Amino acid sequence: MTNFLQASQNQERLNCQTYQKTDIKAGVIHLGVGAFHRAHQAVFFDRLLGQTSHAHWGIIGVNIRPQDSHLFEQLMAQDGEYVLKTISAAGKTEYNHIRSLVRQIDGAKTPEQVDDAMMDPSIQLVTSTVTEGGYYLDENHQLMLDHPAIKADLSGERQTLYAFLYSGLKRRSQSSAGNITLLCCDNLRHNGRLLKNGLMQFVQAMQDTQLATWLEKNVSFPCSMVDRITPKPNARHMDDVNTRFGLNDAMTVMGEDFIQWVVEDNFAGQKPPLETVGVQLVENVEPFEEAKIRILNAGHTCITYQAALKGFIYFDQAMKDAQLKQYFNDFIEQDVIPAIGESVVDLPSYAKTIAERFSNDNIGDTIERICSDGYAKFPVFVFPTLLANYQNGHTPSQTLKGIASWYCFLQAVEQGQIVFQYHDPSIAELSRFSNDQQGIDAFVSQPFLWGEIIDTYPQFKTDLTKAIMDFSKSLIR
Ligand code: CS2
Repeated sequence: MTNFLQASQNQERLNCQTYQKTDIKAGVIHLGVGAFHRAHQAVFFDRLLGQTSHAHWGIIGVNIRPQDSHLFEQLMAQDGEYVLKTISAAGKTEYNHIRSLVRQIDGAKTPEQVDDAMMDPSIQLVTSTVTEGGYYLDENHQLMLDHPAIKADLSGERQTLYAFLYSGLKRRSQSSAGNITLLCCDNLRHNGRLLKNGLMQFVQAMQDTQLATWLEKNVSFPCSMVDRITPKPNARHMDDVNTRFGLNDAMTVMGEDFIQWVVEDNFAGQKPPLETVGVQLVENVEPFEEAKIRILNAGHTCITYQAALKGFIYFDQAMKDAQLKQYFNDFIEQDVIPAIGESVVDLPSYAKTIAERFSNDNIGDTIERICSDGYAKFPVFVFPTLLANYQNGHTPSQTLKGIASWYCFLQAVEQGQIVFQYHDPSIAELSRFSNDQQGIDAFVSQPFLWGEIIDTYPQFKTDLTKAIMDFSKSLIR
């Protein structure tokens, strides 16, 4: 955006790819333009656009949630441009002006524009970051057909990504726009397969066999693993960027210097040459996603509630606490790595890098951010480790402790013992986990959270109940 660039008074320290934005055409639609997308996928595509002859890989950013419209307006006002700041653990700082979001559509207000974009033959790829809970899948990976948001979508509203995909792809299937790839970029295991399941079930519930057949023939759903720790941008960061560059950038984001994207090489539409900008295109994403989800995401999840109960604000503070640092090592060594078993990833060295990334005290990643959405995160991040350990005949004490800390944290928040802003869209489900034996029983036998483990390994309930008792005693001491 020329205005944005012109406003920048200190361009020599702001890196910018040299392409002319007017030369760029969109080849990608992205649903859910949150901070993570802006610090991750948009950066890879910005690098791609910076190479000659890849000018047709701009991104159309789409907002799908009415509650985000206000913020999205700001992105529109900045023509999708913003500054990304990255900081390494050693303090090396970089500022990049990202411009790959070449057009914005607020789908919550003008959904028909999303349909039109999906019918455009130049669009080859639809990507999504709508959070783990945004796919509305139950413990058996089935679409929650009874969920009010899905019900609303089935009756013609647009509350979830399925309604947007359904409507847009239906129109595409009736046009000659051709094949397309749907690439899920959320932290779900086998994310491509899950997105396909969810969408196919939605289409089936719409009784649209024609579209179902078209999707089978013309659309692929590669899996992908995405990684960059991206704290929620805070006022201090905004002030820094705005003062430094004389901008008024409401969409600026900040992240660690580390970035990784591993994508299954399975494109039904034209394939963007992402391997030229550092993306790993592989035949099988599974070992990478298992390592990332079970070590990084589950590491975050199992430590964060303990850290909140200790009163820490930032995650790096937790990693400097001797007890929690030891806990992370024990959790990884005793429960996680043995459960993964053989892997093409060097797991001990991967875990070591993650411990260093977690300790980065320059990014100010908050415990509040990492604590959020526990209900959606445990089944995705922690469940596989739990199950594999029970299958291997090993009691995963460290994992159980992490889960117990979440239960105790919920009680502490509920009773006002700690002052904490806990964000979880599943608050109604959580309210059943009261602070008594009945609440513990409900917690340890909640099928959405612990799935098949409950019936297959009856000792799990006893083990988790004991872990809760032990953890709450350790809090009183
Ligand atoms: C975090 C992730 O929200 C969480 O629980 O573990 O947001 C994590 O920071 C990213 O997946 C890193 O790539």
